[in-house]
Parts: sequence; C-alpha cells; structure tokens
Amino acid sequence: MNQISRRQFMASVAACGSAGLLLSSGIGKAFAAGPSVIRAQSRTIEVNGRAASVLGLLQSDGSHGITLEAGQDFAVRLENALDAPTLIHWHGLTPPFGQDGVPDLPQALLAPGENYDYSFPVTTPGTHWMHAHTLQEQQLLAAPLIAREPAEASLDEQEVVVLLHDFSFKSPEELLAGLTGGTGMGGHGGHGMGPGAAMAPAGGMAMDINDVEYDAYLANDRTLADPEVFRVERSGTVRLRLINGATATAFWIDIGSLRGQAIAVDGNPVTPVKGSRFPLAMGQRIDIRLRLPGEEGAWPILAHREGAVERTGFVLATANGEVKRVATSAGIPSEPLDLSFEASLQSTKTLAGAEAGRRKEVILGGGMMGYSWTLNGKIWGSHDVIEVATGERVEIAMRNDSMMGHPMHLHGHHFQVVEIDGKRMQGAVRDTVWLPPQRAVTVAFDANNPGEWAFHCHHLYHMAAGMMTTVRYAA
Ligand SMILES: [Cu+2]
Repeated sequence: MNQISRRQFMASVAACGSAGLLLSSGIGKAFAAGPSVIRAQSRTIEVNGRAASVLGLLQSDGSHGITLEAGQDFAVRLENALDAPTLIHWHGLTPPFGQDGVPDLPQALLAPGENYDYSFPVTTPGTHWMHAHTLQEQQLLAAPLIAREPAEASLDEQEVVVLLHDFSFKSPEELLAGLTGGTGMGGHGGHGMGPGAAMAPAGGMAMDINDVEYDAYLANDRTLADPEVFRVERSGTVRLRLINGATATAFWIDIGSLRGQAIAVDGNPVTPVKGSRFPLAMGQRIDIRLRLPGEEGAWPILAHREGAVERTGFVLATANGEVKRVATSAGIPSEPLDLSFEASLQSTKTLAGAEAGRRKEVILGGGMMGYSWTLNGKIWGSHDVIEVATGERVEIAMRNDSMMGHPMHLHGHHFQVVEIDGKRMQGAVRDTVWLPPQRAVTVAFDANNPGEWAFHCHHLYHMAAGMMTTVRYAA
C-alpha cells in the first residue's frame, strides 16, 4: 500500500470512531497560528456499567493528549478548567527547568481558570505522555504525548496509541488513607498477606507485588468488557505505542499469537527484541512493531496485571475479523516483573562516550509496615538532594533493599541503563527504570539541563509516602 492510500485508510479508520488513534491530531499544525490548547477538565466515562466521573486532558477537537513532530517546538497552552488547582508534567520531554510541570519545582499549581503557555524545543522524540504530578493522576488526568520522528511519517505502518490505567471508584485520598492507615504515616491499612503479597524470592522474605486493589484496569478508558477495536489490514504492519499511565500497577503486555518486536522504550529506539510478552512498569512506554497475518482475524493485545489475574486490553481486527469477548480474568496470576527484558535491551544510540565523573548511590527502602518509602533512608521533605555539576556524566547506582518493585523516574533527562546487578552494559536509554526487590540497577546521564529535577518512584502512593528527591545543578 502506498503512502497516500495508507493515509486514506487511516483516515477512514478514524472516521469509524477509533478515538484512541491520535491520527494527525496536531501533526503539522502551524504553531505560528498559536499554541495548541490542552484543557484539564472533568469528564464522564463508563466503567463496569457505572458512570465514573474522571478528569482528562483534551484538545478543542476532543482528542485526548497531543501528537506532534520532533523538530517542532512543544507549544501548548494548558488551561485549568477543573474546580481544583492542577499542573501537568510532560513525561519524556526534557524542557528547560521551569516548564516541567512538577508542583513547586519550581512552577506553582495553576488555580482554576488559570492558563500557562509552554514553549520549548522537542529534543527527545518518541512515545511519551502527560500527567498530573499529584493524586489527580489517579483520576485519569493523563494522556498520550507522541512526538513523531519526521522519518516515521513515510513508514508504511499503522500507529495505535494506547494508554493503560488503573481505576477505582474511590478517591485517591481514600486509597492513600487505606494504605497509610489514615494517619498520613503509620498504620498498616490491613494489607498483610492479601492477594498482592506472597511469592518468596531467594531471601525467603515475602515480596509485596500490588498494594492497591482496583475496580478496573483500563486501556484507553475501556475494559475488556467493551474494548477499543482498531481496524487493521491483512498483512499490515502496526506500531503499538503503549503507555503505562497506571498509578500503582505494572503490566505484562501480551501480544498473543502475533509476531512482534520491541523497537523503542520510553520513546528511545533499541535494537529490536522479538517476543510475545513484554514488561511495562508505571510511567514506562514501549513501542512494539507487529506484522499481521494475511488472513482476516481479530487479535486481542492484553495488559496483564503483574502478579495477579486481572487484565485489560484492546483488539486489532481486520475489516471482517470477528471480535470475541476476552475475560477480564486470566485465571492464573502472572509472574512479577523482572529484569530479563531490560538486560536484553541495547540502545541504538549511546550517550556521548565520556567516563562518569560522579557516582551517586541511592538505596530504595521502606515497606508496607507504616507505609513509608524512602531514598537513602529519607522521605520527601527531609530528603538529601543529589548534587551534581553541569557538564559531567553522572551515574546513579540504585539498589532496592525493599520487598517491593519501584519504577524510578528522573525528570529533565533521559538516562542509559549501564549496569544490572554489577554487570556493566550499554543498555536502553529511557527515563523510567524498574527496580525489582533486592536488585541493583545503575543509570548514567549527562548533566546538560541545569535545574532541580524530581527523581522519584513512579508508584503514585510510594511517591506520596515519601519516595522522592531531586537532582540539582546550576548552569
Ligand atoms: Cu515505589
């Protein structure tokens, strides 16, 4: 299929109502005509047959999130149409300090009715996303942010963008209180050896996998009872751009019988890795290129909750492919996330060859008891700032001494995974890396974007319970 008919095909797919395909929304939109507007607003979706009042980040044409081309500036007016203060972080972009969207680092929350114009060059193309850096993230204040490489426009492949989430009819404040015992600190929230606990690794201690029980798991706001169906072509090529926007849930992505390969993580290209199951922690993204069979059919793409039976997903189906119902329970629990996929990754670009000028050790600690999570023994507020110097290559050597996995995210930079459990490597370039219990991962980054940048666990409640610090350097 040539490019023109591809575009026509995709346009017809869009016309059929696949709102999740962010087709051409914002592409090539003349920023000269002014910034794109993203409005933080409330909206209603249906979950498990009930109306759910959630939040969203919508453009005026109703599309969720934004797609733009690398090389263009990120020129976005954020409008707060909520009745509460908010601020949005551009996860995966590397704006100058001041436009990162983390409350008080340094920008203040926008009051209801307030706007802010963001403008900076997009230097890190790829599959990214935007989300509130507050408990509002749990209320689905999150959306795709896709920065396409211009060269990708000429590829004969269909793009499918899906944001995963975990959903509760409870408020995030209620969920947090359930974990902390309602005191902010202390208490145990009645967790114990529930469905998320157990599994005994080498040390024989119990490992905690999931600490929040949700009412549903969503893929583009939908469950498997009513999944989004993307119409695809026989023998076509599809690029999945998958975003784990869940606040407290890691997934295994399962592409079933299809043949696929991971081609990028957190927006950064990797040497393709074939597989049928790929781990995706909170905050992370994965691009998977799929080749569809030559016959009619329908293929569910599933996101299986780590260490549990629940799953969500969406369906790729040819024009006449029959879509069958997939149960929301897989019947048997999935494995906990591990580092075998991470260890197989090789970036197609490496950071500039400089030796690390500085190595900082960060111990991940804390636990379900008292629901306190720490970096180097400290919680946010009494944290030790990680001081580095402009221009140096910095390594952050993380070791997880806790019994729960943590997706660690550094703002303002992309880093390279250079060591797993003491073994040196030229691993993936990414912005969020998974630290399973009792494992060690070292990442390296170039200090080329001065400021004071959040560095934290991307499990929302771990962050809220203290698992955050900053990396700081002056220009
Ligand atoms: Cu964590």
